Order: sequence, then C-alpha cells, then structure tokens
Amino acid sequence: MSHSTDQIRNVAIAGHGQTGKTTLFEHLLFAGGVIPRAETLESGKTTSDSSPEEIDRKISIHAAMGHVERSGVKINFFDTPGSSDFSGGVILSFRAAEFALLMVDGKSGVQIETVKLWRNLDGQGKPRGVFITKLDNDQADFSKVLADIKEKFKVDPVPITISMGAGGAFKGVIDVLHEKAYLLQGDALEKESPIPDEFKDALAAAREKLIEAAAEGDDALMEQYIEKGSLSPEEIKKGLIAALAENKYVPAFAGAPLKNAGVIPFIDFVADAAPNPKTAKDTMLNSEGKEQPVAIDPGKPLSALVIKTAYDQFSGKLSWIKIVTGKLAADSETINVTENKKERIGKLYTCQGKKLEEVKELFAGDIGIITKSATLKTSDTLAAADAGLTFVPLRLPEPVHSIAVNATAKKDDDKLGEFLVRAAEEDKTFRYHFNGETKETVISGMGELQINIILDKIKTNQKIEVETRVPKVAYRETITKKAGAEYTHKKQTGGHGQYGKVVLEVAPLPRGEKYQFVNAIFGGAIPKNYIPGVEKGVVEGMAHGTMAQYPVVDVEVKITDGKYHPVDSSELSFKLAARNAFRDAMRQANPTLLEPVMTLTVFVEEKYLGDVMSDLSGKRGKILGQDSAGGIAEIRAEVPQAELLRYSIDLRSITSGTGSFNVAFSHYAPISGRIADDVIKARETFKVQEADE
Ligand SMILES: Nc1nc2c(ncn2[C@@H]2O[C@H](COP(=O)(O)OP(=O)(O)O)[C@@H](O)[C@H]2O)c(=O)[nH]1
Ligand SMILES: [Mg+2]
Repeated sequence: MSHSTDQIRNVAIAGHGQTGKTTLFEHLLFAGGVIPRAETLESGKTTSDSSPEEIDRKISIHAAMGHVERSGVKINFFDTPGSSDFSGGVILSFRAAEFALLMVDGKSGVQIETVKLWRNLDGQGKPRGVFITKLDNDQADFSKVLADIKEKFKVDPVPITISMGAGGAFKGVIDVLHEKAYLLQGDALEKESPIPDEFKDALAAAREKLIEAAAEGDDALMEQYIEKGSLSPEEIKKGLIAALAENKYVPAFAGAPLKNAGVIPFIDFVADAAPNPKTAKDTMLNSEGKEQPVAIDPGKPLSALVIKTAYDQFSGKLSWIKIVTGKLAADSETINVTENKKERIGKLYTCQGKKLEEVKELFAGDIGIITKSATLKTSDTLAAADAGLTFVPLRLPEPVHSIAVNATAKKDDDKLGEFLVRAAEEDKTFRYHFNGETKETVISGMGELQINIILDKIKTNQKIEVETRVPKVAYRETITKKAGAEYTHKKQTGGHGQYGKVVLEVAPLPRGEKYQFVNAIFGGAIPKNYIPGVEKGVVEGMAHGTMAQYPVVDVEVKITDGKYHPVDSSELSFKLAARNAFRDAMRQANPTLLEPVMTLTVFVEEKYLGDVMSDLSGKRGKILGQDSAGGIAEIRAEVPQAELLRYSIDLRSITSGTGSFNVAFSHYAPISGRIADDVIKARETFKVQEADE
C-alpha cells in the first residue's frame, strides 16, 4: 500500500553500541503487528541484524529499514549501527529521516558515540528525541539519566512517557501526552490500564512541562497559555508538532523494549507529533555547484536520492531511494541525472528488514527500494526530467584506518578488484585505491573492525587468499640550500655518438610548491629543441631522490648553460645529462627527508585525556588545542602519519574501545637523526627501474 506525504514519518534510531536500538526496532515491528513475535539479539534472528556478519558478531553493521502503520500513518524506522566503524549506516539514515531517536542506557547514561551523534544532528539542525531504555535493569534511573542529558547537551528534555519504577520494581510507563498507563504483560504487548495513584503526581508535573513545550509551538498558543494557564488536547498536539518540526524541544521516552515497555506510546507519539516530511528540506546543487534547499513536496515532478546500495543473494542489486518531490511509479521511465542516463524503473518495493514488499508507487517523503537498477549508485539523483539539479551527495567522513592488501595468487587479482568495487559501493565509508608510488592496493575505512569484516568476506565468501601489511608511508625528499652541478653525457658507439652537456642550479622552494623549471640558457648553448629533453631528465631525476629514492619536491631547477654537438646530440643525450646533473646538484644541496604530517582530532571521555595526551607525545605529536563538553574531551594535534598507521588499534586499547578520531593530511615536515636513518635503511633494498640506462 502506498501512503501520501502527510501520512509518512521517517525515524532514524541511533546511539552508542549496545543501548538496545536493534531490540527497540524488533519490538516496534512486533507492536505494529508486522512480525508474530520479537526475536532476541542472542538468537541471531532479529529482523534488522540479518546479514551473516551481523549474526556472527551480534552487532549491527548495516542500516536496516522497516515500517509500521498507526492511525493510517506509515512510520519508516531505521535501525543503525552504534560503532563508529559503521557510521555510513547512520549518515544515510540521518539524511533520509526527519526525526532521529537517540537511545540512552538507563543505567550508564549518555555515552561517547551518542555525544558525537548529537553534535552531528546539531550541525544539521535536525529534530531529535531521546529514549531512555533498559529501565528494567537494576540501578536504572530515568530521572538521573534525564539530568545527565540536561548536563551534557544543555537542553531540558520533555518527557512524553515517564517510568513507573525501575529495576526489579519496574512496572511500565505512563504516556503523558495521552494520559494513559501501560503495564508490563510478561512477553506479551504492554497493556493500557488506569493510572496507579502513586504516579499521579509525577504525571501532573510531567504534563505541566509538556504543555509548556507545546505552548512554544507558536505565538498564538503561547498567548492562549499565558491567558488561560492551560491548553486543550488538540492545542497541545498542534503545539508539539510545530515545536518539534522546528527543533524547539527534545521529547524524552522511557521504556524497556525487551519487555515491550514504552514501545506503543512511542509509536503513538511518532504518528501524532513527529515531523511531517513536508516540514523538512533536502539540498540540491545547481549546475554551478551552488546549494539550494528543496522542500519535500508531492506536488512537484519526481526527484529522488539514492541513499544506499546493497547486494542481496536473491534479489541482486538493491537501491534504496528517498523520494523528495513528486512520486515514483513502478514501470516508469526516469532519468539518472547524475549519470545523465535513462533509468527504467521496473518493480518498486518497501521492506521489513531484508524482506521486500511490492508497491505500485511511492510519494514524496517515502523511502523505498528499486531492484536491479542499471545505472543507480549511492548519492545519485533520479528525476522525471533533467532540470540541471542534483542532490548534495551523502556527507561522508574521511577514512581513519588503512591496510595494504594483495592477492597471494596473481590470478586472483581481478576477482579481488571486482570485490573491492562492490564493497566500496555498498559501504560508502569503505574505500580502496592503488598507490602507484608504493605499488600497493590500500583499503581504508572507519576502523579496524570494519576492515577486518571486509577481509573476512574476501577470505570466506570470495575464497581469495590475501596478504596484508601496514601501508607504506609516502615520504618525500627535498633540498635545504642552493647548489649547482654539470654533467656531460658522452658515448661513442660505432657510428653515431651521443653527446649532451647540462649545467644547472637547484634552489629550495617554499613547502608545497613542488617544482619549477627555469630555462636560463643564453646564446643557444643548448638548442631550443633539446630543452624538452632536458626537462624530462630533471623530472626523471626528481622521481627518485638521492637519499632513499623517494620523490623530490619543492625544488627550483634552473638550466644555466650546456653544450651540444651538431651530429651526436639528441633529446636522449640531454635527458640523461640533465638527470645526472640534477642528482649531483641535489647531493650537494643538503638534502633532507620529508614525512607526511596529519591533523588528528581525538574524542575521548575525560578520564582518558591524560593517557591519550601522553601517548600522542610519544608519537611525536604536537597538541594544537583541546576542548571539553559533556564529559567528552576533543583533542586536536598534528602527528606524523608514520605514527598513526595503527592508531585505531592504539586508541581502542587506551580507551577500552570508547575513543574515536578523525585524520586528514596536513603537510610535509623534515625529519632527521635516527628517524630519518630508519627510513633510509628500510628503503635499502628498493630498486629503481629506469629505461634508457
Ligand atoms: N534488560 C534489558 N536489556 C535490553 C533491553 N533492550 C536491549 N537489551 C539488551 O541489550 C543488548 C544490546 O541490545 P541491542 O538491541 O543489540 O543494542 P544495539 O547495539 O543498540 O542495537 C542485548 O543483549 C539486548 O538483549 C531492555 O529493554 N532491557
Ligand atoms: Mg544494533
């Protein structure tokens, strides 16, 4: 069945690992009548953790989608992974959903990944709620976690449901909005019941707060509230809808989804008051690359964004799409604007986990699946016609962990290549590239866990044996003072000889300027037609420096003089002369090695700050700055890349797996002493292969 835009809600469930996201998702489907019973995580049979790697590891790795119906409203839910290794699944879900729900453990309170997700949502101004969960656990405390949220995020969440007791005395929740109690019923769904006397005061207080939040919805409601001191149920609902769409308050929910507690009133709230897609916007780029907002609007021609690509054993390629404007019909002609190609749509689907359900059409705001698409890739724009507009691609973080990999048997090279292409398409945070300089295929991602899962698939599913190594660092060489040299290439072999003499000077350039070639020849000492040969020789000389055969950068090379022979000179002779002259000059110009330095940003709980700092100083890091908010410290530093090749592993052991980081290339910096000696030594067996010797 298809739903109109007004009858669609999209919710991304996110939060720190192990906070019960997958369990909530499962119980949402159970409460919505989609599945006959809720499976436990331990059984490996949940709807959302359905891939072999998820069942194996008992954690969510991919984003999963499912939906329930409530009062004619279709609610699409995304279950997302909690580990920052799989943040790709969170990014696409946040893009597609108008409302995010952050799960917070009722005992542990706000944990580090949740803080990062909160900041991400702040960056997008996206409406969000918090679900305080596992209240059936000993030491769980709804009010304490609310206070923790208030302290860490500087917002005062508005309880939509409140907890009746906690731990062993947990009885269920009260729906503050609808003034109903829901009592636990063992394994069955929670049941509506009269409000127990002991919680009536708590309800009254929560109700007061909720009405205040609703009054913020618009000015007329606020006036009404100030005048009368209250609002009608209809006004409350209207106010809550408006205030949440504008991200003016954060609704809070209580529950223990594993025991079916707090699930039904949460669904009711989403159906009643979560943002209607029409209140949200996406962003497109025009042909000049300028951003422009696009409202989610069924009244316009079709435009849709591909948010995910997956490959399913039975259905083949699956393209998840969010319809932003208009509607998409099965059996229709569309255009992949990004690829500038026609895309014929066959069947259309929605899904419950990996189970597909056919639909005839999808309206703006909805999310569905196209199978076996010919041209679609993640982030592509699908439209009725090419209007010169494409959606802003998913904003993905830079990889932080890399490993060099090659097939043990040469014959598997192509198969490995094909697998990597597909893996990178399925998970946009996973990348691979061939580094021509170090002659390595390097695979990169958001962490060791993500990379290990890819390696497992290569070995187990693809049956390709591979070797892995820590990737090599791309060092550079440069000079630190001016010098000059001359070289005469002369050979007499039989008839025709070879002759060319080049005199040149080298001088250091500022860091990052790479290379400049200056022809300062006067009076035709080297004829013009040989100058390209001279420059080729210089460029070849710079490809492998004299210290450790690394490329030479930031050097000006000035050709000042030379000599030619009317018969024996050739481009080749001048090239060889220039190459050797350059090397001789470089040796005298006080050469030095350069190493890549990265900008590193680390996020850790404050208690680990000291350990992280001392580890960074042991890694030759330079601390640039440090901030703290909500118990989470953010450290910015410059650290040589050579020290960071295994940082995701180091940081995990320092912070018991709670820390995370970003890295980006910053600049090249000179190295000397023992560090440089080690680099040179490691390169001793490196052989340069050059033509024309
Ligand atoms: N006691 C209790 N345990 C829960 C509840 N929800 C989830 N869990 C358990 O917490 C663990 C992690 O749950 P999961 O749904 O995988 O968390 P996720 O990593 O956030 O998806 C599992 O062992 C669940 O059984 C709950 O409401 N109460
Ligand atoms: Mg999960």
